[in-house]
Amino acid sequence: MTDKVGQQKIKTYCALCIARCGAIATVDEGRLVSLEPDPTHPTGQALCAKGRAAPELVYSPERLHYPMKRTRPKGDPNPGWERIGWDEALDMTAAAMRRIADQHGPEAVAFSQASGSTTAIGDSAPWIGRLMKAFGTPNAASPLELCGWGRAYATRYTYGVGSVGVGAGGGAMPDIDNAGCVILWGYNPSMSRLTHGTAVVKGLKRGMRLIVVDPRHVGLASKADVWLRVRPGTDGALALGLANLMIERGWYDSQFLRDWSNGPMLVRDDTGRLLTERDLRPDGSDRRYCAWDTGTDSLVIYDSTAGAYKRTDADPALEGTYTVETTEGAVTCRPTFALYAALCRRYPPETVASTCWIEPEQLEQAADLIWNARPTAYYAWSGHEQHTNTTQTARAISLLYALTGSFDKVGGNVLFPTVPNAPVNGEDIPAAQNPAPALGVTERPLGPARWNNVSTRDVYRAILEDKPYPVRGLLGFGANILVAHAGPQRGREALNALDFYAHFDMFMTPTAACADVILPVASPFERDALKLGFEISFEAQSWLQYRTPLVDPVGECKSDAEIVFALAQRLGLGEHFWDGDLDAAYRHQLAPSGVTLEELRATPGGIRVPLQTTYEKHAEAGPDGTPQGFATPSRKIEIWSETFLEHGYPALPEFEELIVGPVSRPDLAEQFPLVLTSAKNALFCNSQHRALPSLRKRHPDPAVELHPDSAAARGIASGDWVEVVSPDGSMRARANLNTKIDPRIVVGQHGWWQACETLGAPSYDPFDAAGSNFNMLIGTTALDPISGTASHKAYLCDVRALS
Ligand SMILES: Nc1nc2c(c(=O)[nH]1)N[C@H]1C(S)=C(S)[C@@H](COP(=O)(O)OP(=O)(O)OC[C@H]3O[C@@H](n4cnc5c(=O)[nH]c(N)nc54)[C@H](O)[C@@H]3O)O[C@H]1N2
Ligand SMILES: Nc1nc2c(c(=O)[nH]1)N[C@H]1C(S)=C(S)[C@@H](COP(=O)(O)OP(=O)(O)OC[C@H]3O[C@@H](n4cnc5c(=O)[nH]c(N)nc54)[C@H](O)[C@@H]3O)O[C@H]1N2
Ligand code: SF4
Ligand SMILES: [Mo]
Repeated sequence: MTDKVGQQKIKTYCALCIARCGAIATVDEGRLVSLEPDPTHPTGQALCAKGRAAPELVYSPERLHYPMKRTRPKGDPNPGWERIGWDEALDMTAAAMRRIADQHGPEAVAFSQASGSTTAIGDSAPWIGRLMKAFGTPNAASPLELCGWGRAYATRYTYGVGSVGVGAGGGAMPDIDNAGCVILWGYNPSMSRLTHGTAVVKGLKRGMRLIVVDPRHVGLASKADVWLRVRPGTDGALALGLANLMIERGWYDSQFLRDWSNGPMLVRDDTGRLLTERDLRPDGSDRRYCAWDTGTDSLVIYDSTAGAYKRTDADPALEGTYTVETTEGAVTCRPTFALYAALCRRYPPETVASTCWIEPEQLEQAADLIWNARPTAYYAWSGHEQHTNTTQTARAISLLYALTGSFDKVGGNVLFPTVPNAPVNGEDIPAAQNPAPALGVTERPLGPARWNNVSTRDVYRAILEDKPYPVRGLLGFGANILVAHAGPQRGREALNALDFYAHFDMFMTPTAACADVILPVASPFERDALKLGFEISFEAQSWLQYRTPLVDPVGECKSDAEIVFALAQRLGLGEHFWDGDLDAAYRHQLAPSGVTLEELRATPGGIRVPLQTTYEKHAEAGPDGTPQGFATPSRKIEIWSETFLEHGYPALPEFEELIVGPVSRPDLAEQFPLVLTSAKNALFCNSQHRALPSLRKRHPDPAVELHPDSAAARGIASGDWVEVVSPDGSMRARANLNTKIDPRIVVGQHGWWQACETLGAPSYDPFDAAGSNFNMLIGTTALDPISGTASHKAYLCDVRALS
């Protein structure tokens, strides 16, 4: 129970989005009254309108307050929701999970989870993951293929880690405080991660340079040295074009690439594969590659297991063509860097201009800054992640970045340290050892399913077609999958076909409405959480905080963590969940940090744990005494991905035009001449927050941005309701005219469905073409071959006036 007497100021942080802004809450007689920034907190410089609307969220009349069960058949317009008790709801859920697992195996129960960037699900994500492991299902339907794949996973095929952190650490974050140049690539932190926005503004004040790659002139674009107004979905070509200029001018760190990339490894011209020691002699190893040593003008062997060249004084070449005597005769070979440079040469400034719609002078300016304003750091997010060529785009950007040599150096992208903590993800639980293959992993073995993040498309197929095996149950931790993803109708059909679906949420969403049982979830302001580092800087990373519940949960709401621990008990998995004691779990997690739960509870504003900052960790000696290098198969930054090649994908980040775009589908472009993309809204997180009056008041209707010329050509005036049509569907929104976008593009918003009763603002039917569901426009068959990403940020459309 929280204190209900008088007024209190409580230090906390807002967890509504990934920024996790340090805040001070005012609680009056047990009611949350306001949230203000806490400038003493490393992420507490400012709060956005959503954070300030926290009391509206907590006390929203639309909140779910009680567990409910469906009493009418699925698909019936009247679900007949009936209030039930927590015990009944949890018993029903656990029993259904067991029943389905007994009949079809635990993999037939999938979990879905909202993204941690748009919700506070990160509070409970480790426990949800642990329950999946203990129960034995590999299937987590998360939006990973749309969110985080490019920044945090695709780049693992280059650096062995994400280009940016996921959760606490885990990737190379931009060291904005010390960078000479920052690239925000398809990322608008002023709206989407305030703390990064604030850090960039601070950097600009001390002279840091800024490049923004975005089709829209938003956020920090007005403060950028260069704003690259890229054609949606051509970021890969842009990255290759920038790299081309840099390589041509010698603007790359050749020593870094020689030492730390696989750029020197030779590729056979005849087979297109890396030349290995086995090509030289039958008893040679295929894990040993060959480079050309310029010192001795001869081959030198690189042992990927040892991460070292056979000759310590080797000076391997990045360029040139070499004839090598193999067991099959003489073969010409070239270093992978030379092949990469040749790929980049296919994107000279004129080609970039025609492909990406970016003028040569701007390209030149950007390339100049990336090199000459070093150290350079970058952050690439949603803008480059939602296309049919996303994986290779992320690779192309990561290789462009490798040219700078700034990786893990002061002011570059740095692997920030993390407060020591005990892993709780459940990898060690016996049931986790041999799970069934995750859905979709056979089709896309290198994609998100490799990390057990399965696409909604694959879940729907498993439900409706039993392919590759049946899925019969779903546990939904907040994800509003029917609105977030393309294919809402098929999604609804699938959810309605489940034997059992339990959904846990704060609101009754279109997705939740398909459930059999709904459990009301406490908002982050009503529940506790442990946060181990705030990610955006060294200072923030050293911050440990226990978020105390500010007020009692409304109604009978409980936290996701409580739900998980209670379910685990009922499933007989309590031994893996500290017998239901969440505090004991926190204590276990915290033990290596040297900070106790009691200390943290006594210091609600958080505690700084001194962390040691080291750079260029790849050069540090690993357990075998050789430099540890990178966590890739070659222990080097992989310019050339033999892993990709082995799976039938190009080893270099070749640019492929969008599957549904003006270049590859001129037939469709005749009818749908405009390129369609989407962006997040400053006032709402994805499909949420439309019910909060202070926010909805400022943005009452769904909007679609188009250029005044394209509008005029269609008889559309500013503020008109219009119909957006694509080859796959349609939606409605209000026209918002913008002179700064290219007349050939249209920018929509997704996530509109919710009403705001207080204002009398309407809801929108997400399954109706006359509604306002952006993702009705996006097809589900044009997919990135590696990640399965559908093209939510580059499609074809037209806009029509509604008479
Ligand atoms: N206010 C608010 N904050 C949020 C969220 C929210 O919904 N609202 N969502 C959270 C989540 S889940 C995420 S993933 C992050 C995402 O944060 P961001 O990545 O900043 O999100 P977006 O606005 O989707 O995309 C960023 C920019 O990409 C641009 N863009 C569109 N198409 C292209 C393209 O083809 N190429 C390039 N280079 N740029 C393009 C858009 O114009 C947009 O300005 O934000 C998180 N924070
Ligand atoms: N066209 C288009 N489509 C997109 C995007 C885009 O840019 N354009 N962005 C994509 C991206 S990046 C993402 S991440 C997805 C987002 O898709 P989702 O991950 O589904 O996120 P939201 O739409 O924000 O919905 C989150 C849901 O979780 C609930 N919720 C909030 N906090 C909690 C909590 O702590 N516990 C529980 N149990 N529930 C909670 C909310 O009430 C809401 O119902 O959308 C994707 N879809
Ligand atoms: S940016 Fe806004 S919503 Fe996100 S954590 Fe900060 S205050 Fe909360
Ligand atoms: Mo996201």
